[in-house]
Amino acid sequence: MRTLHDNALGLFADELTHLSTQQQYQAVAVTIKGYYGKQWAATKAQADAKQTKQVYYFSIEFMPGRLMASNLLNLGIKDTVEAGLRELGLDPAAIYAAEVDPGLGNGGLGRLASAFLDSMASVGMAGNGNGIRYQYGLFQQRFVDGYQVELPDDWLREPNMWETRKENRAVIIKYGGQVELRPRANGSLQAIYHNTDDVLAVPYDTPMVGYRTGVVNTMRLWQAESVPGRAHNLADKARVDAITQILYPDDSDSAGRELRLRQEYFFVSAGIQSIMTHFKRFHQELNLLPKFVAIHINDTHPAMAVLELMRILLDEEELDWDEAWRLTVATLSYTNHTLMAEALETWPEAMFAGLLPRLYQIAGEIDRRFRARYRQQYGDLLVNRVAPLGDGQLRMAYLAVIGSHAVNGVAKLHSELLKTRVLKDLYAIFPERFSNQTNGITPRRWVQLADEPLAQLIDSKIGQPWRRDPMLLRRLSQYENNDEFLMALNAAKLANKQRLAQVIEHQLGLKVNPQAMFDVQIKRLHAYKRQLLHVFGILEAYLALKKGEKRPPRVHVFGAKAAPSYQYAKAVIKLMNAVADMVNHDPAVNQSLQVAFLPNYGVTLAEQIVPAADISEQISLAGTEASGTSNMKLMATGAITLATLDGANIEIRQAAGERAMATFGLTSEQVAFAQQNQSYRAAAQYEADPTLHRIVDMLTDGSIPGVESEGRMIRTELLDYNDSYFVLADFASYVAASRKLDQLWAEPKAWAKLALANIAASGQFSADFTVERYGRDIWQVLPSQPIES
Ligand code: DL6
Repeated sequence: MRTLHDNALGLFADELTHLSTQQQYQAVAVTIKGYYGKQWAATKAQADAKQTKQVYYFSIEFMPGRLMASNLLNLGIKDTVEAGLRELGLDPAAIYAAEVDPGLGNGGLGRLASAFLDSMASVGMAGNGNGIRYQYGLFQQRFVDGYQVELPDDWLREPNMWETRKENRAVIIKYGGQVELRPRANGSLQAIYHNTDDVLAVPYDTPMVGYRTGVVNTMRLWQAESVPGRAHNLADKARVDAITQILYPDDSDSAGRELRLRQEYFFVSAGIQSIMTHFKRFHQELNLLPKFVAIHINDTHPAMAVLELMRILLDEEELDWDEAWRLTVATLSYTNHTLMAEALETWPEAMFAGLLPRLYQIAGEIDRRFRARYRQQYGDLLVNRVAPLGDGQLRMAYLAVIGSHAVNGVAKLHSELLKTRVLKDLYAIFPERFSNQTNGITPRRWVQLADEPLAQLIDSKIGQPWRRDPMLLRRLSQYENNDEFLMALNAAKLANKQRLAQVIEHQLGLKVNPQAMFDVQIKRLHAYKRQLLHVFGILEAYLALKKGEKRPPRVHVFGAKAAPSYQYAKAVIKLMNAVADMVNHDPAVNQSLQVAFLPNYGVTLAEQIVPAADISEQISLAGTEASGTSNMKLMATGAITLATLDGANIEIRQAAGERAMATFGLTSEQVAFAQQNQSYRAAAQYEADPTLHRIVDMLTDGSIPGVESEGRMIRTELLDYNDSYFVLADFASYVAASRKLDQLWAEPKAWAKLALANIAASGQFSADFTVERYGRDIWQVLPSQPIES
């Protein structure tokens, strides 16, 4: 603790105990940096010395969560440091809470990227993140009169203690201008750029500390700055700064779309340039690139890596086309994360050509060669459907598949649907490229850190080795008939619920009953995820209670942000808050039914909600959710999943056993059949089911105060537009499955037994295993040796 005092004095010229909690946090962070600094340097030195193959994970989103507790856990010094802090009269929890949670993403995609970085370091794999250092993260969500209000997330207002600015590694990114192709003496073409608009990309490196491996990998985030001496006025500077100012600029107009395109090229070009510089320090022969480098395209946003790597290999390294293409395909791999057609990015050719003229030329050549190569064998129609250029657009998902040696989905069902629907034509051409890699989570954050009562209970029964190898959780199955253990499990859950109840009271002024069943749905607000179905379930219970029926008490807990321009999702948020208001203030029901919609859902809030859940709602329309990862976090802490057969729910059911999950709803085949044959009639469901009829009417008849226009919008979607996500079709089976959970709740031991089945089966969903599979099947990278520091 000597160093901590010195750091306090060095940073703030004052004694530790005189500092604010934020200052104490900063002093502790500097002290922790002292622990891993050597390991970070040693990891890089060892990788260079041994020439370990490096994975570069390109992602437009990263959501690491707060890092202090996780760094301490992974370094193996958490207990010691906490004890030391307490001795000094400091509260570790308050110090952890002073850290800002960097919300540099929207949801599952960004959280997965961060889990992978944590896992790569934890299995000793040389893995680097590459992304954007947004000045403002995803908006801070507030509710005003039940409406979502978005405030800027000024997460860098306090210093970011973990990052290190690497000005000496800055690179230049070129936009616009004209390209002149001049023949070289060897017959190849030299690209000469005129009048480009240049921007400096400066990297900020954050350590990714492995779990007791001594490995400290790097997440590199790039910030846009003016090239020194080249910003002529404030407007120039503002234009440059805008590139990394905000996550997901509003793309409802062309200026917003162009800014997003600039962002994507920015981090892709910066990342590839820095990879090439590092690679060339050790290798003269470019054909070794795929042996030492794997670049992963996380969803379509970084797909222009295909074009940028080609540009560098052709124009700067002077390779011929065939060799450049062979190396590009061998180096790149691509994961698709969505079945939503609208989320597969495309760029208008004119916009792309104006901003990135050389990349556009290369895209045109890839398109020409693709068509020439496959037209005869697969026919014009198929080739036209999936060539990189079509309908005046550059189609990034298709480009990513064509330019990568491996393509994967993120759960078994999703990977199948990619092959049979979304990427069917490209699967016909490149079947050997496709595989499934089911997502994972990091049990270190979600169980060890977020759910200490459970983690300690597990330790007390099967010792600590599960903390390194979560497959050992299987050993808990031996306690499935042990009453004492089952009761202890319920007690651990109750402790978490009491803690969440305090958070709810503090944030919403709502006192909830911790003895009630906590029924949780936490995820982005999207029509396909069907928060609306959950609201209909609440209204069903409300009506039943009003009629005098008895139900076991339930607290419905929501966390969800809607994209700022997504009006339907915002209407659902307003409805959720209005229903919460109605229910919570009605003494006829609020002993048995309460609704807590916590604002500003993110990693930190999830850490408070997940361990407190009894029920995990995973109720997307079958065939729409790629995987889901909250389903995995919630099962790992013993929630019972109420689910459709969608995404990774199917694998969770296989792992935990059919009885350990409450399933309902149409299957993805039934949905596809109804869509193809246009046989679904939402209005008929509405007419046939009196309860459903009543609930849909409540949207517009004034029963739910304050939702006139939102209720109308939702009703129109359900009845006039025939309910695109089959909410009415699945309503009855959803309620039936939920009612079965009511019955189970009456038997605490039976409930705990199923919770245990989930916990014991959760090990296979550790992201450590996921990255090992990526390493083996896609990146050809093995987990390496511990670091000798
Ligand atoms: O793979 C991570 C995560 C999946 O678990 C979710 O099912 C999926 O919705 C999400 N996808 C995205 C991509 N964008 N969209 N839409 O966030 O990826």
